[in-house]
Order: sequence, then C-alpha cells, then structure tokens
Amino acid sequence: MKRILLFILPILFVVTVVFTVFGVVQRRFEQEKLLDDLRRKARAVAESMELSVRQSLKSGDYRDAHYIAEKFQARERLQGCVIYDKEGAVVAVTRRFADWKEKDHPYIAGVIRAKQPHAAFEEFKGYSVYSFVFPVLDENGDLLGVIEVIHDTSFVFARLTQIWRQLSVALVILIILIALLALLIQWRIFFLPVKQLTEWFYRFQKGEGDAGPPIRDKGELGKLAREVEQVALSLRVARRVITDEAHVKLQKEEQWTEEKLRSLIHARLGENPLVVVSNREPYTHVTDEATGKSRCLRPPSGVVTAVDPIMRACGGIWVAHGSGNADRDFVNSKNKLGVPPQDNRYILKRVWLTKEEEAGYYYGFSNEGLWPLCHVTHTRPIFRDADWQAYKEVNQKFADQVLEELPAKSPFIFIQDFHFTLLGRMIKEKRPDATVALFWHIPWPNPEVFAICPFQKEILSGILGCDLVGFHLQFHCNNFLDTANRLLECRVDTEKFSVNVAGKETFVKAFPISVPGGQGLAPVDPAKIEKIREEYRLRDKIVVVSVDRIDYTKGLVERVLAIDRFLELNPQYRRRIVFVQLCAPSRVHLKRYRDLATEIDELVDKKNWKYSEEGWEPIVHLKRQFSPEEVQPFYALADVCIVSSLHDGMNLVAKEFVASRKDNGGVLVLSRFTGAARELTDAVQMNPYSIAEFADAIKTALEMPEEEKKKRMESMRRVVNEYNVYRWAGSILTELSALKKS
Ligand code: ADQ
Repeated sequence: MKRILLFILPILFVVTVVFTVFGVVQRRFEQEKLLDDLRRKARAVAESMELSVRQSLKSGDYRDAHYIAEKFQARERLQGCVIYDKEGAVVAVTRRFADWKEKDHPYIAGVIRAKQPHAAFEEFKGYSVYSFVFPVLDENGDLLGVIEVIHDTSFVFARLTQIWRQLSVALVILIILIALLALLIQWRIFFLPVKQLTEWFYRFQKGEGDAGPPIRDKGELGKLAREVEQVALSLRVARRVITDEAHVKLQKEEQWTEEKLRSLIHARLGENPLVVVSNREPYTHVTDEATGKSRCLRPPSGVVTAVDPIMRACGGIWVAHGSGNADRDFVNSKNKLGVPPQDNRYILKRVWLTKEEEAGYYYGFSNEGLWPLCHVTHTRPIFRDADWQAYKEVNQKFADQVLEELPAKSPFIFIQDFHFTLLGRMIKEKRPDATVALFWHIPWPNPEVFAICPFQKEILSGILGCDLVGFHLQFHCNNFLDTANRLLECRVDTEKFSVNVAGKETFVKAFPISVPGGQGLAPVDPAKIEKIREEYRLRDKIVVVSVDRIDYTKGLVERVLAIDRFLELNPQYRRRIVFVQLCAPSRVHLKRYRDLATEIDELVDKKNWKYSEEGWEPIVHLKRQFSPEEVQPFYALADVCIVSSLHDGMNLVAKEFVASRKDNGGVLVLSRFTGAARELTDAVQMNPYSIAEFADAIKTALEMPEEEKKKRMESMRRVVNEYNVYRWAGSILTELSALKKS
C-alpha cells in the first residue's frame, strides 16, 4: 500500500497543481470577459439615454428625466438609472432604487470634474452592483449633467462559481481515473508477476511440480525470476544429496547420536521438513518489567528438554503457542523465527492465542481436566463445557497453522502431548496423505478413571485419527488399548498393538523418552560450582539437590516432610547437610498451583525454623526459573539428587542428573512412580507417600559405600547413554516411515 501511495501521490500532486493554476487563469479570463460585456452594455444604455436626458437637463424640466429613468430600468439586468445635474444633485432616479440617493457618491464629483466616464463595483444594501457613470455634454462640450447606469452583477459571480464547480468536479474525476489507471498499471506490471513468482517459489520448494518460473521476459523481473529459480534448484539438489548421504551413514553407525538421527531423518523424510507441534514453545521471549529488557528463555518443560535436541539435530518446523510477553517482537511477518537465537538450527512458528482461549484450552481443559485425570495424585479433574469448546477451537487453530506448513508430498507431523488430542484427526481430514504421530508425555490411566471424562469418545476418536501413538511405558499402552476397547466401537489387535476404527488403523507403542546422554555435555566450570557453594553456604556440606516445576504431581510437600523425618531420626546430619531445591513456578494462574506454592513456602519456613542453628538452615528453597546451563552446576555438586514424583510419565530430571555425572559420582533417590524407575533400577527407589520409607532412602543414599555408588551410577549412565533421546526419536520416526510404506 505504501509503495502504491508513493507512486500515485506525486502524480496526483502535479495534476492538482496544474489544474488549480489552469482554474485561476480561466476564472480571471472569464471575469474580464463578463465585465467587459457589462461595460459595453452599460455604455450602450447610457448613450441611448443621452439625447433625451440632454433635452431634459437643458430645458430644466425634470419630468422627462423621471420618465426616462423609469423607462430604461426595464432593460436586461439593469437595476436602475440615476440622472444628476451638473452640480451632482440627483434629478431623477428609478423609483425602486430611490434609496440610492442616500448613498455617498464621491465618484460623481470626479466625473463632473474630468468629464470622463467612470465604471466601478459598488456596494448597495449588501449587494454588489456595477455602476457606469456617463457625462452628458452640450454641443460646446460643457457639462449638463451625469447619467449613472446601475447593473446587477450577481450573474457574474454565479458564472465564476459555476466555473470553479465544473473545474473541481473535473479534477476529482481526473484524480480517480489517474489513481485507477496507476493501480491497474502497478498490478499488471508489478504485483501480478511478483505474486505469480512467489506462488511458484512456494509450490516449488514444497515439492509441487517441476515447471520453471512463470516470468520469462528479459526485463529486471525476468532476471529476478531466473535468480530465484537457481536458488530453488540448488535447494532441491542439496536436499537430495543430503538424503542420499544420509542413507549411507545410517548403515554405518551403531550408537544413536545426533548425527545418526540427522541421517535417519534425511533418509526417511527426504526433502520434507519434520513438523513438530506442542503447546509449550522451546524458546520464549520475555520482557522484564523492572528493566524493560527482553530475554530469551528455555521453559522448564520435559517436552522441550526432549524435543529441542532432536530439532537442533534435524532442522524442521516447530509450531507452538507464543506465550512470552515479548514473543511478538521477535517473529517475522509469518510469525516465525530461527532458533536457538544465536545459532539458528530450526524454525519456530508461534501461534497466538487470546486470553480466553488460553484460559479455556490450556489452564482449564488441559491442566484442570486432562492433567489430573491422567495422574493418580487424587486431585479432582474439572471438566467444563466452555473449556472443552475452547480446547476444540484451539486444536482447530493449530491444525490450520500446521496445514499451512505442510509440503506437497508425504508430510510427517509429530504432535506432542495431551493438549492436542484432536489435532491428528483434524490434520488427516484435510491431508489424508500425511503421516501423523502423537506422543503422550504423561501417564495414561486405566479405563475406569478415563471413563469419568465427559468427552471421552471425542478424545479417543481424535487420538485415533493419528497413525501412531507413543507412550513412555508398555503399561500406559496397555491402559490405552483397554480404554479404547471398552469405550469405543473398535477392534484392538493385541498382536500388532493397534486399534482399528472403521478401517483406520492406529499403532500404539512404547517409546521411553530420554535426554541426549552425557557424550555431548560440556564439563561444568569449577568456578561456577564454587560460586554456588559460596552463595548458598554449601562449603563442607553434604548437598542434596532436587529440580522440579512446582506441581502437585512432583511430591514437593512429601519431600519436605521426608527431610523433616530424616533430620528428626538422624540428628547427626544436622548442620552437615543442605537440601537445595530448584523450584520453577508453573501454571501460576491456577489456584491449585498458587496454593501449592504457598503451602511449600510455609512448610519450608516452618522446618527451617525448627532445625536452624548457628546460621545453618537445612533447606535452600530457590523459587525461580533456571536455565539448563544454570542447573548443570547444581547437578555437578550434588551428593544426592532426589526425584519424588507421586506419578510421572517418565521424569527427565532423573535422567539429566545421571547423564551429567561423568565422574560417576552422586546417588539418585527416585520415586517408584516415575516412568524412569523402570529403566534406572540402580537408583535408590522409594514410595514418596511413605514418609518413613522416603527418609530411609535418603539415609541409604548418603551412607552408601563409595564403590557401590560408583557402580550404580556407571550402570545408570550406560542405560541413559544408550537409550538416549536420539534413539527415542529415531525409533518413532523409523516406525512412522515403516507405516508410510505399508
Ligand atoms: P515435566 O512434567 O515437565 O514433563 P520432567 O520430565 O521432569 O517433567 O522435565 C522437566 C524439565 O524441566 C527438565 O529438563 C528439567 O531440567 C527442567 N526443569 C524442571 N524444573 C526446573 C527448574 N526449577 N529450573 C530449571 N529447569 C527445570 C512431562 C512429563 C514427564 C516427562 C516429560 C517428557 O510430566 O513425565 O518425562 O514430559 O516426556
């Protein structure tokens, strides 16, 4: 629009100036013509009166003069006549113009003196009239008197106004015509070709067709089109080469690494980008209200921890809710940006939600409904119709955004978590050729529990729109198959582990999620560890670390109670041990979460007060969001790490801690109710609901012989390194691409 205005406005300006100058000249010309006409008419009247008036003035009998003044005023546009004697006194005046006598006529004296005609505009009763004064002379040239002929001038002004009106209308029509013409020309020679070129490039890079660009002329646009064609071709060739190389590499490598996953993705997905969808975005921009400065943060989320390394390795597009208060400032016109910010490896596409949508879909249905429904933590799920409505609408919004990004042929979409149970079906309705996987990051409950959800059928049917559904544990898969079997009309195949609804088959498999493993981790700077020891007075202390979001599933209250019991039963540890808990606030708009945060604050205060002595307090409660880089030194200095979840799909903190301990030091105390407990069997496992057992597990961890600690950590590290997140993603993608062929 700005470009069009820049083009049209100067033209319109020039046209307007030329037209105005022309109008002024034309008006002046017309005015002079009309006045000249008036002067000639007035003179003609005066001259035709002259003879009769001379007689009358000579004779001194002014009755004739009155008669003449009345008779001549009937002429065209003549307002009246006045006859003066040679002294300038009025002798006769047209009757309806009698008031003229009262008017001051200084010009009459001038005419008497100079014996020359005089013409001018005069004001009379608020009107403008034209006065022509003509001297009447005798045969000797002596003045007898004066005739004044007064003409109506309104027609002159009416005519001039009419000229202006006509010129203005013509100008407006001309401006409209020029603007339309300019738009048409711009459209034809600029917009249309550029639009065609953009559409062609968009289709070409999505893999739709091989035809050359639509512009073939030799002009500048033609040159641009040829350059764009070169870029598009190079892009295609490069992608093909990568795919071929990837096939070769894949056959060589044994251990799952970033490199191997990249090869797998290029081999299986070919030119297509992997499209990931999640609610939580991997990078969020937040403006600090105090300083006004924006920062880019990595949210504390298991989904982000697991999926970000995969996207870094393979590239692609990640579609997620833009929830940061400065997010809009960092996206391009398509709401996209390259991430990580300093080292762009993939594209993040942000989807905007209104406050109402976020309240209903995220806080309401997802976090007050599905989250407690799937976790056995005895928090009552709340299902509101309005939240369900918002949930459906947001799923559709995401579906539309994802559909925009899909390549022409065989797209792969990898959906994350319980926020998008309907998305798979929505995408498949529009793109049946797409291969869609959903990974469920939290536990799946048994059918009796799931049956309390009023929208159970829609949710199950939405999930079964996908081709593959992944859970952390076989146990969750079994629960899901049981649920589908009981609540839906479907056929469950326990050989293949699939659900068939009206001819559509969905495979259900366990893929235990993980972290990248220890190989790629940079060693922690000892200075950072020292700084933390200094800051939190941890020198010469036994340090027990925990890292969680503040969530009722994570067993934070139980942990404080277990610490209390441990210190009660083992007073020899007082002043020697510090429990550092990194707690990231989460879902703070929900009362349940705010209440929990307050409960923990109060409990920590109470226990710290109970045991504090000589400046020592047992618990350091750090309530804020830490970056992954900030968390690493805490893992490094920990003698023990506690994961106390009451119920957890997997729990990546447990695996992160293990992966980070290249020194094979530290002991993991792990809740039996995490998915990770199935793999990390060398952790000290406990039931966090049993405070006594929990306290005992802390003691066991602290007093474990060094040799055993090392052995256990080594064994756990082998598991985490081998079953790392690249294997997790690799298995899912291998499974998906196998489905594609069948
Ligand atoms: P979450 O419930 O988010 O994940 P988890 O698996 O422990 O739980 O992952 C949390 C991630 O956030 C970790 O990477 C951790 O380092 C980070 N984090 C947590 N608290 C933090 C803090 N205070 N400061 C900084 N970082 C913090 C969900 C499921 C899990 C499942 C994952 C992945 O609930 O069961 O393991 O998805 O599938």
